[in-house]
Amino acid sequence: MTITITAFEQSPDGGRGLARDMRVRWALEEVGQPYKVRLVSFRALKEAAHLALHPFGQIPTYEEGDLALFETGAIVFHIAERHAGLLPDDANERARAIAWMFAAVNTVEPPILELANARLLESEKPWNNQRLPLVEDRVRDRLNQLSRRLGDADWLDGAFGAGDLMMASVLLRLKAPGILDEYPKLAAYVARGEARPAYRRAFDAQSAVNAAPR
Ligand SMILES: N[C@@H](CCC(=O)N[C@@H](CS)C(=O)NCC(=O)O)C(=O)O
Repeated sequence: MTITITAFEQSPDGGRGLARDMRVRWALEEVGQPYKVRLVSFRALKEAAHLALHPFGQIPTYEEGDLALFETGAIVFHIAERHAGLLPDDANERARAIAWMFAAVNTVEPPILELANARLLESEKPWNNQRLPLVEDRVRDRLNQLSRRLGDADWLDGAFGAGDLMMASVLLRLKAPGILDEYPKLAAYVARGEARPAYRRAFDAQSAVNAAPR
């Protein structure tokens, strides 16, 4: 059955891998599933046809036969459940890998998004220079904890899997502001993710959309 995902017609980051269709592309590349991409403009995101697929008017969405999904965590979980390569067979190991997926989107990503908002949307506010250090500290708290847990391991819990795919995707947003480099073990962890051939293929495909002449 054909898999179709949605992605930005023009990504705000210019196709540097931060738009969240990257996670889905990466997962599909890891498990070797071909997919099609439907590009969506910002206007179309908020129109009825797209809202029927995604109640919050965002990308990415995922369609396969009569299944339509939104939320990257749910989409990557679905892909990992259906195809070998991203979740372990052992029940306990599998449960722990799923816990890391939730940790990525529910515990680590929120302060990172708060930081992005504080930097991009609130920089002109008179209170920003007081709030920004607090927000940065909340990110650093999480990174300290995560770095401690990762230690010298390559991946969070055994072999690379869906938990790492989601966690590395979430951490990537911290590369440009420089915070990730304060945590060499996490920076190396993200670099290992980026070095995976499946990641490279996904990145190149997303980047090509934004490089295409209009
Ligand atoms: N929690 C959602 C977040 C999706 C999301 O924020 N998508 C962004 C692009 S990376 C978007 O569509 N932004 C446009 C908007 O919210 O209007 C997920 O993980 O799928």
